[in-house]
This record gives sequence, C-alpha cells and structure tokens, in this order.
Amino acid sequence: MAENRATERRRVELACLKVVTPLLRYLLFPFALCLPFGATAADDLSWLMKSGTLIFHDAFEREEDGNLAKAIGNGWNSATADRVPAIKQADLDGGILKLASASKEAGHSAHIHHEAGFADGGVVVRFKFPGLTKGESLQLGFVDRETKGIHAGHLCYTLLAPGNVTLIDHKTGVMNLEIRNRRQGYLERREALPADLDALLKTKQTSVSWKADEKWHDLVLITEGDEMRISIDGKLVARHRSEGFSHPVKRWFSFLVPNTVWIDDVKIYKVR
Ligand SMILES: [Ca+2]
Repeated sequence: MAENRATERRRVELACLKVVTPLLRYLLFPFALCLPFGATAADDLSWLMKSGTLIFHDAFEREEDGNLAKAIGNGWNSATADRVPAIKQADLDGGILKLASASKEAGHSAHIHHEAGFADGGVVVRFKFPGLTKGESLQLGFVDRETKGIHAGHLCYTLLAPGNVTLIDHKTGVMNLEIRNRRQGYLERREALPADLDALLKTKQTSVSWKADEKWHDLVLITEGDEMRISIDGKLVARHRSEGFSHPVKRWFSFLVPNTVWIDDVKIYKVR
C-alpha cells in the first residue's frame, strides 16, 4: 500500500515536471535573450573605462575660431570646411558643438575628424538631433587614409537614421576599391547588382530599427576584434562581425553629417 502511494506520488511529480519545465522555459526565454545583450551594453562602457586608456576628451567649452578646417580647435580637423570658407558649418555655442553641413555647396556631407589610433577601443559621444532640418542623421566611425586600396580611407561606421541604426564595414565592403569600381558601373546604369556582389555586401552590414527623437543621448561605439557594437543610453542596440572591423589602426575618429546635429563630451578610449 505504502509502495503504491510512493509510485503514485512519483507519477504526479513527473506529470507536474512535464508541464512546469516547458512553461519555465517559455517564461524565461525572453530573459535569456535579453540578459547577454544588457550585460554587453553595460560592459562596453566599463570595458573602455577599465581596460582602456582615455586618449582624448572634448567638452567643447570654448568658442570656435572662424570657419576653416581647424576652426573647432583641440586637434579637430575638417575635410570639407575649406571647400566653403564663407559658410559656418561648426558652431561652438554654450559648450556644445552645433554642426550644420553645407552639403549642397560643398558637394559632400560635413566630415569632421580627430586622431584616434587604436585597434580595439571606441568612442563615447553625447548627441542630439535638434530638429532644425528634415531627416536628421549622423554617421560616425573610423578612417585610415594611410592604408591603400580603400576609397578615402573609410573603414567602418555606424549610421543613425530617423528609423534605424546601421553598423557597416566599408573597408572590405563598398569602399574597397575593387568592389567600389565593380559596383560603380551598376549604380551609374541604375541596374541591380549581380547576385554575388549583392550577397557579399549584405554580409558587411546590419541594420536594426530605432526611433530617432530630439533628446540628448549617450552613445558608445566600439570595435573589439572583428566585431563592432553600438550602445545608446546604456543599451546595446546593434552588433555585427566583419573582417574590416579588425583593421589594426583606426587612425581617425570621424563624424559625417549630412544636415544638422549637436555633439558634446566626445571621449576616445584605446584598449589595444
Ligand atoms: Ca559641453
């Protein structure tokens, strides 16, 4: 009788387990997905601060000196300012770098850069879309004009657009000279890219949906080995692996601005 009761209890326990285990798995699955991302995002800032060296910081608490390439001061340079010397594209106002690109007149988005010089490391930036122009966006990333075979030295970027965030490897993608030359003809003829080129370029980038607004945000953009990651306000937004991200010298940190954006507190950290 006692043996029968024990068998019955075990049967009920097993039946319960069969129901509870999948239920727990179902309930915990979202946390299992979120936790590594949350942990990584917090880790990226602490990784830079603990393992890295702060090699540059600018809080922009000064006035600019004219409109030309070095007007911002503190080592900043512009690849596009001297094309339109009569137009102020970078205004230091109230401790904020306010950028308004003369893209049409200069024939290029405003390109502002500073020495960086790391293999692994990253940048911390406060930014805000002020709502002064339509479709405000911001591209920031890394450039090395000393390595041959890359158009204008464009290595890799994040692009913050009104509806999404992209991470892209330009070095082994669209800015690789062989790929660029092959792609250019199709673009000029407005033809679809051949399947192999299209498939290759799709591996070089990732995009996730993200909604831009007109508030201040803290951004952390890092490269670690062949991975690039971007976090906004302490949350990992996107990560992607591609061989170009592991380029040994991110010589410049660059902003490319097609219209208007405000920037403050730029920090560059070198880990390796
Ligand atoms: Ca400031």
